[in-house]
Amino acid sequence: MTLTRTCKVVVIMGSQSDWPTMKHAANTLEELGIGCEARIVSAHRTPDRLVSFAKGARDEGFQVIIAGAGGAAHLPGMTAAFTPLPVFGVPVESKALSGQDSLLSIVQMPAGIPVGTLAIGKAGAINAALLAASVLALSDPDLAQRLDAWRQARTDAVADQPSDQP
Ligand code: RP5
Repeated sequence: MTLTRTCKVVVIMGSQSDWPTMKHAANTLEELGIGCEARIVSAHRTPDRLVSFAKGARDEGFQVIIAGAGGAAHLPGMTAAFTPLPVFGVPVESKALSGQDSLLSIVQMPAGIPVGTLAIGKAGAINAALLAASVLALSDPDLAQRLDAWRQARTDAVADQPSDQP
């Protein structure tokens, strides 16, 4: 049985230390009026939690998964292996390699198990939320309007000329 839930997007991350990055995804979803839930699911420290979450995500009523991880970032790919839901991967900036390790770990999925990979860090987290919104907006005209308004506000905020004012 599939639950009907108001949170259609779930933001998962490999560690508490990923939250300062992944919070930007949650905040952007909130700005767009999309309910989301955030959970810590570590591919290597809580592998059983990963399997039960990913296998059950669709029946829990989620429609899109945003997964952020750093370093040897297995979480998005392993999650995608267990669920047919769209998975957007956010490479979290790592200390050792500035997130290039995370990016390459997430982006190079073999054909057959897709992970939509975003930019490293905050920009990727925000864009993952916007992509999730675009997916949901296909079947939600009210959300489509809110997304259009969100984008228009960013367009309107661009001045014609640069200013010396901060
Ligand atoms: C990954 O290792 C996490 O996604 C995190 O980005 C990184 C470091 O985790 P912590 O040692 O801070 O828990 O699994």
